Amino acid sequence: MKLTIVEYPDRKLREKSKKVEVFDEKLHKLLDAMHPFMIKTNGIGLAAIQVAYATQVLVLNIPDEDGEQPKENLLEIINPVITSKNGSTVYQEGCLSVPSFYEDIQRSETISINYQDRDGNTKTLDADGLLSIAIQHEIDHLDGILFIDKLSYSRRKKFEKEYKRMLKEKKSSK
Ligand code: Y12
Ligand code: CO
Repeated sequence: MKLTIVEYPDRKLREKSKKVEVFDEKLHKLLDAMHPFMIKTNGIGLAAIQVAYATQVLVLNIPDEDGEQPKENLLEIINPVITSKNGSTVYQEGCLSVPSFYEDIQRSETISINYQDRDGNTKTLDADGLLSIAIQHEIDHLDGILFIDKLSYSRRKKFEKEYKRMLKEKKSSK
């Protein structure tokens, strides 16, 4: 399965992703393609909508202390629901769908989620640190929300200006 990234300002990123009802080979094929794609593109988290599949599917692989992303640390999260949130933290986020732009974003410090694995088994997960931030970022994608939507009015304007300039440069260098 060949995947390509959907980039801002594509309206596809604003779609709400549908709950997964059937845990079949089609789902497994998507998950099996998303993980290497995310690693190849230097990502730590990827939502299916970022590769044009509007289903509630996420993959996350948080780097360890050596910066490695071993497959044992891969998390496949389907139909996630946040059941509790606590505290507040700020982290400089980036997104494969908004390349070359990083901004400080405020999120809950710790979260608990319910979700399903690739076989439909129900799981719970308590997350803190970068994992908590990345899960919140990815769950936002399922609702059509991007991290840039959380910027203040002035920072959002700065982003729009910088991003337009970047797209223009990209176009003229082709
Ligand atoms: C903190 C950090 C990350 C998240 C959500 C997941 N975001 C990512 O995985 C973003 C990765 C990313 C990778 C890039 O590199 C390439 O595309 C090769 C990148 O590219 C450039 O900047 C050129 C941008 C983002 C949540 C919280
Ligand atoms: Co993202």
